[in-house]
Amino acid sequence: MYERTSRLPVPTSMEEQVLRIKASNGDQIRQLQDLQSLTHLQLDFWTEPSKPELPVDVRVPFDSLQSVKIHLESNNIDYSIMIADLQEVINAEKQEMEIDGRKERNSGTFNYGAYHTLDNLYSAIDAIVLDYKSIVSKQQIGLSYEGRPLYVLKFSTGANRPGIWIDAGIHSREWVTQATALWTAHKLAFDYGKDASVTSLFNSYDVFLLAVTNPDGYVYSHTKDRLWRKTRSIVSGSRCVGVDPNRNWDAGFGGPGASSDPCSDSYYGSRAESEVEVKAVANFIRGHGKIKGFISIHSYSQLLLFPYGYKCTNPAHFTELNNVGKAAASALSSMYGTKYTVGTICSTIYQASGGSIDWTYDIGIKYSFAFELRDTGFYGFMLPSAQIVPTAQETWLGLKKILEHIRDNPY
Ligand code: INF
Ligand code: ZN
Repeated sequence: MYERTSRLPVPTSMEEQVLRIKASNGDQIRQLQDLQSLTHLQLDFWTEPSKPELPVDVRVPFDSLQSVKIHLESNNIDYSIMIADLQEVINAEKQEMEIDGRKERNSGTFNYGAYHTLDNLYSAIDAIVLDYKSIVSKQQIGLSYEGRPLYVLKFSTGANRPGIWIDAGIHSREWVTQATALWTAHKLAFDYGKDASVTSLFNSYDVFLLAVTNPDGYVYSHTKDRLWRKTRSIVSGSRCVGVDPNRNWDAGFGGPGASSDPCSDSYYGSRAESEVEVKAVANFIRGHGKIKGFISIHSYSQLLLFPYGYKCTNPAHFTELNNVGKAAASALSSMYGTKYTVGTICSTIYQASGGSIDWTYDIGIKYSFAFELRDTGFYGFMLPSAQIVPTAQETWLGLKKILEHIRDNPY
């Protein structure tokens, strides 16, 4: 008989954990919201406490682990450990990137199934322009707070066309979104002239793709804090840095579902469009004047959202947007069975003011959507690179449905 040794889980290091908390009623949701207000605990809510049916994923620093777990257990709030040692997962991801990077330098080809540094992403953008220069060009629409260029890829086969906007990485830690944007850029260019639907799209619309909307935050998530979400702008009078770029748009600005606290991850900033990255995109949209679709790509939770977030009333075009969303979600799901929920921001998750797609919808861009890519909270923001291409492939089927609807319903 072998000797059974009962080994208690001895904490290996000062490990930071991500807890998946399942509130069973509104009261427990409120208790989680109270927990969120205890800033000394330094909790990082990966998903916000909003409805009992939506799990709340929280990154808890080692020093707060004990008290948070005791608080949850003494209030009978169910939780499980989603990531037992976050630093270990971060280190593994970093190592994989180093290996992928070496393979790439040897092979000389860009690996769409790997996470990349900002410089590598910008090189890949240049390579796509070079390989498909008859249809793709690169334009700089501005500079980030720290002076990094904001590069938009323009897909166009004719002059004076209406356009469709797609952006990714407005929240820097959502690494699968910038990766998906690069894959999608290649797909758009590659399929032109091969796929009848894409070719017909480009015969009537331009597409503008901003793969890295928040480059300062992206670099910071590579070098200092993997889970950085906001911009890196200095806030006068505060030791905290950055503004949530998805609360900084002139749509219900400063309203419910955004924070006035510069230390909050949903801090709305000193004024609408205070962030140069937001200003640059808003100026591009206003300047172009004929943008007919605006799609912003986030992760995670597998949602396809449309306005409004700053208020909980349905948009005028609810029925059409909901139908397009449902069609897109089922096309997406047809590939690997990935399930998406479709609905308005407010009814699907929570009230959030100052969001980009609310602003674009209110200035008349009817087809305004936000994707929340994989997963639903097994890995969360730490989605393994092996899932990048499958995520991009299935997302493309959903995107394509929306692009086709816009093509076939000019307004
Ligand atoms: N999305 C949420 C956010 O807090 C919800 C959202 C999406 C609000 C789109 C408004 C518009 O911004 C994410 N996902 O952050 O990463
Ligand atoms: Zn986001």
